[in-house]
Amino acid sequence: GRCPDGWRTFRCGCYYLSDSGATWSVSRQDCKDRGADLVIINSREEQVFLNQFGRNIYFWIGLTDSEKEGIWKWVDGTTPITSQYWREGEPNNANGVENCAAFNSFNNNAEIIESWNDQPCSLTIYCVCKYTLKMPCQ
Ligand code: 2F8
Ligand code: CA
Repeated sequence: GRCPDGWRTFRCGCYYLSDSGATWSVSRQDCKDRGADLVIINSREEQVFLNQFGRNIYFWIGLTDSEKEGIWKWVDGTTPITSQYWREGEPNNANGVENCAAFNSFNNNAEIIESWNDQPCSLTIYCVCKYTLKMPCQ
């Protein structure tokens, strides 16, 4: 299989960058309606791939600590996470209201791949959806 028009391909994954902003939950539902879910980042290579999506744009990823403060879980329920790419000083739960993780690209400094920040889930920003192709995919 291959990824549809409008989706980007990395290994066996298909990735969709939304063209409008929405809260974390609305974004997640939008991904589900597209047969996907908010992106789960499984490797450094995937983190670097996502870093190329844009210059200084925020988008939701499938990571939240809404269930229990400080316990970050991917949308597939997995925890602890194997790879984490928080920006320096993050996650900081600023004002006690930041339970959803966003990705901020740093194309202006490719050496810094740490890009995650926890933000209020009610913030309206872009999102990246992902689904995995069935093998054979390449
Ligand atoms: O300095 C990092 C800090 O910046 C902002 O707060 C001032 C972000 N807030 C929002 O995005 C709403 C914090 O998440 C971030 O930690
Ligand atoms: Ca934060």
